[in-house]
Amino acid sequence: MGSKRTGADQHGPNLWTKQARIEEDGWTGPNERTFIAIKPDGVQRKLVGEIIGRFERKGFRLVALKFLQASEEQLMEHYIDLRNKPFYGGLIKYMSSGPIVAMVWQGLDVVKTARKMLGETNPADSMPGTIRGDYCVEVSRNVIHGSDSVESAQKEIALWFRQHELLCWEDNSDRWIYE
Ligand code: IDP
Ligand code: MG
Repeated sequence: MGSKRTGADQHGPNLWTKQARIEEDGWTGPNERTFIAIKPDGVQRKLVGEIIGRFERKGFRLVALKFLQASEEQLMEHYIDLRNKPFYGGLIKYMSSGPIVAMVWQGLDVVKTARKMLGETNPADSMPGTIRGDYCVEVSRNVIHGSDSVESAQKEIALWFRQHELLCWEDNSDRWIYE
């Protein structure tokens, strides 16, 4: 009360968080990003809230999210490295069979850590406590995708999101997550 507000305060959306802004960060350290997708079986089996909750509670930051039905063309590009595998055709059909939740999550070592949170490709090899270890049975219905390296994450994020869909925002819990 009585203190003089700055122009930014007067015109900002609220006084407590900075307005989300779009910015090209170096994607390293706490700004590392990964692409995560809840597959059609994960959506059908009502695992969306559970999976997002795990990433939130871990301490990672949501940077982008959309609910969409992917085209076969986009999925063929996404899985281009697997094009010679016998299961490629079935994989594209499965992934385009219903809506998916595409997301970008950010944080220190998020690519490696997210893969650990997912578990192994085959749910039978995945430890209890991992997403695939807890929620699925067969490799061809393994509920979630996560980038396998920083380079793939960059490629996949560019394939699924436009630059303006990636939001930089001030996370007020950051100082309790990073020293
Ligand atoms: P990842 O999802 O753990 O990175 P990748 O080897 O990149 O595993 O395979 C991509 C996806 O292809 C898997 O998540 C799974 O849905 C599917 N897939 C992998 N191996 C098989 C298989 O042997 N049979 C059927 N589908 C498979
Ligand atoms: Mg992979």
